[in-house]
Formats: sequence, C-alpha cells, structure tokens
Amino acid sequence: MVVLAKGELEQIALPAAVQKAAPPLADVPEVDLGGAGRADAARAVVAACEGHGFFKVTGHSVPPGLLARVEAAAAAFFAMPQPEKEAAAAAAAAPGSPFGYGSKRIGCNGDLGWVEYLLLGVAAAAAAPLPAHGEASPSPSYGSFRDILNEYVVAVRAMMWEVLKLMAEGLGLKEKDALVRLVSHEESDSVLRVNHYPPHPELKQQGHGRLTGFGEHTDPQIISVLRSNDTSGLEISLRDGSWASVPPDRKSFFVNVGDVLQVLTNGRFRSVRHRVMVSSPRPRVSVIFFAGPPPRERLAPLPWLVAEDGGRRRYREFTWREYKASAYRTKLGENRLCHFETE
Ligand code: GA4
Repeated sequence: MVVLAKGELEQIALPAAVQKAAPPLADVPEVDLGGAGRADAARAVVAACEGHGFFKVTGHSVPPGLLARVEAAAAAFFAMPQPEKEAAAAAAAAPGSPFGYGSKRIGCNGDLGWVEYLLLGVAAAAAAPLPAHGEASPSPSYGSFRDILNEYVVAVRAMMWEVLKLMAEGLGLKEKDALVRLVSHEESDSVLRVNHYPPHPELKQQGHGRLTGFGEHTDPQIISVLRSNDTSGLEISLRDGSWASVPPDRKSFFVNVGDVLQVLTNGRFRSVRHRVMVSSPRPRVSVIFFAGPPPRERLAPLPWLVAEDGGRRRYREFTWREYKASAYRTKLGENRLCHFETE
C-alpha cells in the first residue's frame, strides 16, 4: 500500500482511538428469499428499510462456490506488488475516470482510510458488465479477476432486482417494476467496489486500538449490496446516533438503502450511515455493488408515497447527474441530501 505522508496516519487513527468498540447489532433484520411467503418477504423488506435502512439477505441463489472464487481472486489481486496492482487496474479505467485501483485516498476531497480498493463502472443489463478499457490485453491476473467479477455482477444483479421487486410490492406501488426499471436501464449508472482492509498490527503496540477503514457516510445511489469475508468491521449508525457492529456472515448479502431511495420513498426509507473500522488481526475483503439510475433520470418522491404522507413532498426533483455531481464535491461524511430537501 502507498506510504502515508506525515500526519495522515493520525487522521485515520485518532478519531477511532477515542471510540470504544461498537456493540454488535442484536437484531439484524433478515429477508429470506428462499422462504415460502412472498408477501412476508415483501413486508420484511419494507420494515427493514423503514427501520435501520439495512438488512441481510438469506436464501438467495448466488452459488457459494462463486462467492468463494471472488474472495480468493480478490485476495490474490491485493497480494500483488503495488506497481502491478496499479498497472493491472489501469486496464479497468478510461484515463481521467474515478475508476481503477486506489489506496488510502477515498474520493478526491481529502478523505483517508485504512483501505485499498478497486472501483469499476458497471454496464447495466450486459452479459459482461465490467469494462475492459485501455491496453488491448490487460494483465492475465487482472483479466481472470475481472471475468470472475463479471460472473458475480450478473448473479448479484439478479438477486438485487428480486429484492427491488419485493420492495415495490411491499410499498404497494402500482407499477411493480418502478424500482427495477431505474437500475436495469441500459444507461443505469452502477459501480462495483472491491475493498481490502489489511490488518495493522503495529498500531496496537502504539496504543491505537481501531483505525478508520472507510469513514462514516451514506451511499448516494438507490441500493447497495455488500458481501464480505468472515472478518468484522462494518458498523451502522442507529436512529439514536449510536453505532452497532454487524456480525460478518459470508453466506449472506447485506443491503443498504441509498440516498436516492430515501428520496423516492419521500423519506420513508432511511439511507443508512455506515462505516468500516479496522481492529481485526485478519484482513477484511468486501465487494459492494452500488446500483444507480441513468444520469438523465429525473428523481423525485413517488406520487403514491407523497399521497400517503398527506401530500407532503419532502424533496425537490433532480436528475441523478445533478445529485452525483453534487455528491462528488462533498467530503465522505457530509449530509448530501439536505441540499435537496423542500423545507
Ligand atoms: C460512497 C459510496 C461508494 O463507495 C462511492 C464513493 C465515492 C468514491 O469513493 O469515489 C465517494 C463517496 C461514495 C460519496 C462522496 C464522494 C464520492 C467518495 C466521496 C468523498 C463509489 C460512491 O458512489 O459515493
């Protein structure tokens, strides 16, 4: 990983050092896609999105063997020497794009975290959704990693569409495809992120128990689907402002409500603040699929949900292009939705 300048490690370590470890989230809401009752699953999705804005998906049909291959390929990718990772991932991104390999620097507004990552744009509805820009033949190691990630994206996307259909049903929307339509359009703007949080044994000796891996934030998109290895670190913010750690579960997926879904539901669903803290002696690897709408899509609270809210419209209309541009100007931890509230 890239060496940090003087003072930068303190930025990652200090805020965490003064915090106690968050207690485990006792009641992780669960949605069983393999269960008998569709109506029950739809109700469970809505209740979870209104509550924490976060839930676990079990009973899905993404093959465990594929999850294991993704995990192994990610570990192998991040184990490569730094220059090789940079060179390999250059094949993943057009010059000047925010995509590719990154280490410790998150976004471009000065945020730092104890993390290295690969960030890729995802083409919606394509058989091989991940880009192959740049060199004609990317390095063989990156090439095979990308092939495995392509398989993963196709499988996870199908599971996510299922969840979004249940959501629309649970909300009583007339158009059952209202949410899926936004993320499955050929111009839908989705992102895949593979994060690697290496352990940092020396910090313990220096008296820093926990590092900020990925600082607190909400996700700008509609929905995010996360899968991690068996290492803890993910924490969500509860409604009372306290933090709870999410026990890892490598067989399941974790779903976050994003900012745009909070807007579409007129604030009924909660875009959950979350973060990743590093304290484990084992590395954490997570893969997150962020599903967004097409750039030109005009987003506003859905009329049915405004009517249910007594006609009160909590957010003004905007396009995803506009929201994204505004979000990318912010620091990670900022509240991005406040600029779009009607009052
Ligand atoms: C948070 C969610 C996703 O990881 C991400 C992040 C993006 C980035 O890493 O480039 C952002 C962050 C995320 C929100 C505010 C801006 C943009 C870093 C940052 C400081 C890929 C996304 O879409 O928004």
